Amino acid sequence: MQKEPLYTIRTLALKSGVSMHTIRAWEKRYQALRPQRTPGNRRLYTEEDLARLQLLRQGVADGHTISLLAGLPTPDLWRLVHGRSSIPAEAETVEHSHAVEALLENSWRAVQNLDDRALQQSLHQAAALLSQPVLLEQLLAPLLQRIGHGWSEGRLRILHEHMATIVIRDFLTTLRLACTADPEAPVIIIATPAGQLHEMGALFVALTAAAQGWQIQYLGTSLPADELAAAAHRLDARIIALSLIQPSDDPQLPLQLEILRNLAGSETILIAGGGAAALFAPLLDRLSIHLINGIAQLREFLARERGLGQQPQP
Ligand code: B12
Repeated sequence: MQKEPLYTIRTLALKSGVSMHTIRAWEKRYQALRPQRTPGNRRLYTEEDLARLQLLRQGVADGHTISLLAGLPTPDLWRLVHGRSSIPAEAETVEHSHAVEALLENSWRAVQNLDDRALQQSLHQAAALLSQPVLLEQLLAPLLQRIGHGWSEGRLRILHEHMATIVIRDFLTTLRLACTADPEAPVIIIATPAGQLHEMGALFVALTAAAQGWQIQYLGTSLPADELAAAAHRLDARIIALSLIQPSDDPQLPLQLEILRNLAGSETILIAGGGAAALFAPLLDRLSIHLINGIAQLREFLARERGLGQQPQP
């Protein structure tokens, strides 16, 4: 591979599809690349730097945090992005599922014991060990489901659910705020519609988008459609994302979505997901609101919109 420096930061940005601002931020904060410098202190990059940056971009699009990726040597980064590890796949899967199981058990015990400190510790340990998709979908979602079952079977009280919800909300917010937003990235607004109080799905969406460098405007639960549309205009938002959970036959929702579609303007992309979203599929379709099936599909959708999922044009 060519080792002589070839590219200025502008060319590197054009070739990789990662903005100059993001490249500088990844270098400054995480030492993700170490370019050479001209006597005039301008950055110069090699073909290897370009290859590494493309892997970093793909890793972020897949849901890994840049702080994790930036610390990996390029061969390890390549294996991670291409789904191959130096550990034999079988051993890795077993080891990995044991770690997730142990962390889930620890977190569950902490909820049962009403021990918020232990729950926090367990979650922070999980954040250090697991990729963000695994953390969300294999640890937090099952933990919350278990809490729901425990509650409906009378083994847990509402106070256990509230303690856990508060710790998890703070934890997800901390992770989200630790992500570096690219000032050149588009804005995404995230909320639940009027009357809908389940917040975790919306927080999952916010963290998923933040990990890709989106500028996040997180507006929480139960937001009337006209407020959402006003936020979109004020912030010139590219996307409004809604989490639809309960009630599954929400009588307010059709009108709220009509209002949102009318007020938000045709340039704003509307997306919806969550347990109740599929039940409104015909309405969503009529209003040109994209129905997104789950967080993995969301990650792909956002990466495409951000230009992270595709190779840039030569
Ligand atoms: C915690 C909780 C609450 C808390 C919420 C606190 C908070 N701040 O969020 C409180 C106490 C407020 C609550 C209230 C109620 N709840 Co509740 N609650 C739960 C519980 C235990 C966990 C929910 C949760 O956080 N799940 C984890 C998250 C991550 O899952 P999720 O929201 O489904 O999101 C996933 C996907 O749907 C998707 N997703 C979500 N949003 C989006 C958006 C996009 C764009 C995309 C792509 C994907 C996506 O990604 C997530 C990860 O896979 C569930 C039990 C369970 N099994 O889920 C019940 C549950 C959801 N609640 C239920 C009910 C019935 C209620 C109440 C009506 C109870 C009552 N009688 O008052 C009220 C309704 C409140 C309202 N108006 O909205 C039912 C819903 C049944 C149904 N299908 O309609 C459940 C399933 C419990 C049950 N088995 O009966 N609840």
